[in-house]
Amino acid sequence: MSVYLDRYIEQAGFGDIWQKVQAGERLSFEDGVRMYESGEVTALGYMANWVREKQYGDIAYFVRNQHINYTNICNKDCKFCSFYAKKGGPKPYELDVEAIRRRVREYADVPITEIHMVGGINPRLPYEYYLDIVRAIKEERPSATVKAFTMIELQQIARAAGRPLTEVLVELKEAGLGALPGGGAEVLTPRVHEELYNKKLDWRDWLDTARTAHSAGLKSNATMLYGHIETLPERVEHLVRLRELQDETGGFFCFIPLSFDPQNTKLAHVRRSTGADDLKTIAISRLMLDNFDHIKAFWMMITPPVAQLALRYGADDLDGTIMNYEITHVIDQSNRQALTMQQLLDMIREAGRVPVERDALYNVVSRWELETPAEPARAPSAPVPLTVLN
Ligand code: V47
Repeated sequence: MSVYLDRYIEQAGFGDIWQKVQAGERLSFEDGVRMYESGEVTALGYMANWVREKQYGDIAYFVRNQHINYTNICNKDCKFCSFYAKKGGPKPYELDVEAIRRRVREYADVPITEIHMVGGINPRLPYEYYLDIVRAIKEERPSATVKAFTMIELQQIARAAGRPLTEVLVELKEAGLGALPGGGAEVLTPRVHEELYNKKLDWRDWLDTARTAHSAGLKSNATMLYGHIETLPERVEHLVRLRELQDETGGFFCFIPLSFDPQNTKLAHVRRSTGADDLKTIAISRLMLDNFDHIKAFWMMITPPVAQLALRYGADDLDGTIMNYEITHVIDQSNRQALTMQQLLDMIREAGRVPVERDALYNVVSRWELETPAEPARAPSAPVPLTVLN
């Protein structure tokens, strides 16, 4: 780092934080709040990028993945959600095992390594259903990791089984579950829980469930849904709680800040987060979460151009090609479901990074230094008919 940059960071008011960052010292809750409450983005970006480059140099990770949402029926009534079936909203569906198989087969010609599967909390689904859908995906695509079920879904699965979560986790693993996604954490504070998602797990129960899953040998991601009613200190509280659990279990792969999309939700009046807030959130996450290896810029929510910049503000991962993401409506409809491999590689290279394809467990699949793999030409993804369970 040049003297000029040191001076810039100092003048921005972060000289003390910069010293801690360079010395590898942990930042405090107060440091986090101070960074968030300042009008600065660039100085935070410099510091976060320094940490990121120290660990990864020019590498930026991505994954070839597919999303499957097995049901949109949900009894949790979260105010931020536009995905669940409700009057005047999306029609209810449940995918049966055969429909799940068809979804997977739809991309049989693409070398997908991760299948990300989540769904609503639907009490009609029996315990065997969850085991069967995981087994079916593994049968169709033995080499892909099934990354499925958030903490609240795990609790629902245990309830459907009528057995302790620890036993259920063993059976899910035997069926082929390989990792857990990071959804459902929202903002891990009592106030936001009470106001927005009070029928779901609160912060203690979310962390307890993650702790149980990690000790059963299932690693997970963690998200934060930001840009709605939460305060900046509440965001930092969320980060500190995740950091504490990571100290204890080491079970988180990656942190993913999710920018709230208000469309078709009970919070439709809320204004979307700005690009500056998205970048600041990525940078502060990198600086506060000193024990998380990976910070993911989820391009679908923050747009590809902001995600490119995020690769210079602390993020080392862009998620993936993402087929069939249905949880939210995305800003630019032309990007609704997927980027081609070529687009993703271009995006990373234009940001001055070297694309490295990873699998769901962050094993390197290949470095795409210069060339681009041939991909089967495909028409825009045809909708797969939804099958309703009897
Ligand atoms: O849990 C719900 C969030 C999450 C909205 O683990 C919303 O690799 C924005 O967790 N606007 C599901 N977000 C998505 C998720 C995820 C995504 C990408 C990668 C990974 C990973 C996980 O989406 C939900 C909730 O927190 N969400 N509604 C909304 N209106």
